[in-house]
Amino acid sequence: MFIESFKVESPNVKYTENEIHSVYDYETTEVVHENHNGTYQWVVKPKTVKYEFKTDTRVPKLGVMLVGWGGNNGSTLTAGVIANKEGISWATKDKVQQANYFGSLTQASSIRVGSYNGEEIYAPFKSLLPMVNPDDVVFGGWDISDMNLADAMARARVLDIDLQKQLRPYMEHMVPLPGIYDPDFIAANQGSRANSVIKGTKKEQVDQIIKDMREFKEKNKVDKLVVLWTANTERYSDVVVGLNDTMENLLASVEKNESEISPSTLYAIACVLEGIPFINGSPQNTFVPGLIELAISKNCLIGGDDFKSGQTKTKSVLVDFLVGAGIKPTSIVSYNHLGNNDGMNLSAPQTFRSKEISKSNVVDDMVASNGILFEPGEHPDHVVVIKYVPYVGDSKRAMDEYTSEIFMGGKNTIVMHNTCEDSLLAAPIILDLVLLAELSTRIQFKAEGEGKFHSFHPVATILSYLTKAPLVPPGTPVVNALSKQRAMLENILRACVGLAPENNMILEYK
Ligand code: NAI
Ligand code: DG6
Repeated sequence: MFIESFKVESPNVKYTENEIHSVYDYETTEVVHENHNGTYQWVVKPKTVKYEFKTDTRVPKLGVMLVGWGGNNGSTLTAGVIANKEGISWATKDKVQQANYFGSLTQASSIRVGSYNGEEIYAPFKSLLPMVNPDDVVFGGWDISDMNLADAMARARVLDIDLQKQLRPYMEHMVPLPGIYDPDFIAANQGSRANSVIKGTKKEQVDQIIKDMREFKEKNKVDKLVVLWTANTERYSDVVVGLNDTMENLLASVEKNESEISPSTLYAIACVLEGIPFINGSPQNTFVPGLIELAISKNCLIGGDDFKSGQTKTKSVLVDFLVGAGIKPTSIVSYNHLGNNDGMNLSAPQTFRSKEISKSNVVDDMVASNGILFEPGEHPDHVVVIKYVPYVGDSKRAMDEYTSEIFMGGKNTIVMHNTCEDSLLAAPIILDLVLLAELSTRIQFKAEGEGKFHSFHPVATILSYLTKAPLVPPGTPVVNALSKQRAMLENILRACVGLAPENNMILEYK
């Protein structure tokens, strides 16, 4: 059975006018390597830590500024939100289609809240805590191309034509602000697009971004802003001692107009200096060490990297299943071809390399979790190929071959083929990233013994489910397995309303 909303009644949870306060027992373990009568042993000690969470329930008016607003993802997301807000439907060759938010974890997935008369009860994921309604988000942003959003939507060739016709009046007046362009960081084939760029030194460019954000907030009367990079994939920037390795060096390098500071890092610096959350939806190393240090010192949320939308999402399910089932994946080969501007930009070796890195590291934690199948340091062969084929446009083809060793030396090969508009996968993920980033800034918590409430660590691991290469604070394990990432996010939000983690034991029926 499906219910729309619920309230928790418990001595551990208090709802006040502006806050939900919960007291929560976190059941965890401590693992120690101890000397027992001269022999070292691994000992696992269960422990319970009391936490308190408080969530500000006042939902702000949210502005979202996209870097690369006029791209396929930016225009598709903007169009999709308008279509939902305006209740637009359109004729396809199959049926009359209603706007929806399918593919969004927050808007279109559900959680189990318990059982009633022998039936499982589910509620919308978004009913866990008060979240911004996507229909109310005000969108804006930057692009190095001055094309308005209606033309950008047409250029993207993603949405049905009948829908595009209805959306055009809403979108033709939306024009991205000029962007920071540095041809050294993206493919040379993007040059013809760059007709709307911020001139000046790197310091002047950062100042302009800050000015743009302040004006956007003022003009649209939004309470809060989140900025998200959905612009072209950049090449990695070199991390060099004295250049971008510390916060001081990074800021000094901006002042000195150092060429190796990438556009994406400049936008991120501007956001962090303004206390505005910044999310990186592409694979490059925007978050150089100096930037992470800056975000930590300003306690400003940063999250990334690279949307986990299709092939990699499936990989983080399938490899988790194989390794979890005691099957040894020995070779993973992932091809894609696509014909959109992203594909064209990725046809340059330096930008492809950024994507290859983020797509390749995704099985590491699953492989490392099973010492029966894999020797220390052993890894499956893992190859990633991306080709640009203009004709297929945004409709990406992904082909994967997984070969595994099974019982008694047998081999098992699974082959998959997926065809899908890439931007229709990415747009709902962008929405989730900004909505969850905003929500997480309203949550405060403390463990027993900690004097004061504090926010989550500024490096937002809570967003890991949505990214291919989750950015984590130094010294934190990276989790790529999709089910674990989802459980982490859901269980933290459950803790905020005093609900135990979903353990799937269903003991009441055993
Ligand atoms: P796109 O090429 O259609 O859009 C990117 C936009 O960014 C373009 O309009 C371009 O003019 C603009 N741009 C480039 N550099 C800029 C800068 N410095 N400042 C402001 N604007 C700039 O690409 P698409 O398909 O929208 O993808 C965007 C990014 O998202 C790419 O990096 C892609 O790799 C990444 N991504 C996409 C996924 C998907 O499923 N669509 C999944 C994972 C990542
Ligand atoms: C070519 O791979 C284009 C990329 O931008 C991908 O479409 C994007 O990174 C999505 O990746 P995945 O592996 O999650 O489908």
